Amino acid sequence: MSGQGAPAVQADGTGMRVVIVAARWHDTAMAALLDGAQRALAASGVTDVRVVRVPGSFELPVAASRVAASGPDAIVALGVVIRGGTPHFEYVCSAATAGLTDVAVRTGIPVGFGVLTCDDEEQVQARIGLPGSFEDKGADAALAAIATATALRDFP
Ligand code: DLZ
Repeated sequence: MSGQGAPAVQADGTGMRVVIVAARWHDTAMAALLDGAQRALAASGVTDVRVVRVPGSFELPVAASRVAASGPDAIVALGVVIRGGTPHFEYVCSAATAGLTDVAVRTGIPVGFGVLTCDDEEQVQARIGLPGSFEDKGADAALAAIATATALRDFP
């Protein structure tokens, strides 16, 4: 995983079924996040991966909730929210964060949190795993989800 203080996480996702729920706002950055998550899952041995696209990050919780009902081993939620000139940013970020947390806690299915909440495009570029980025939040969210699923395997 990337970022100061981040643990070195390795997880064996062999045999796991993982669903990525991904927003569409900021499509170039989203493509990079999605690519990072998919590469991390493949490198961890996950071969059963489905991707569900929704319009914005506000829609991620309802998508994760419906996906969770199908019983995947883990869910990875990806979005990019950039601060604008109104309080809308705070509402979208808190709805996505609280909603995704609720899905994970209510269902017991790990949800990797790969929603970037950034002040500007520069902060986004630094976190999407492209050349020049210092973090790859798509990969990090995918690894966190399957590492948590692995840690909880003995507690079905
Ligand atoms: C409306 C909106 C705005 C202004 N900004 C973003 C953003 O930066 N990132 C994102 O994922 N979604 C944004 N949205 C869309 C909302 O998430 C949502 O799709 C709409 O409010 C419709 O429910």
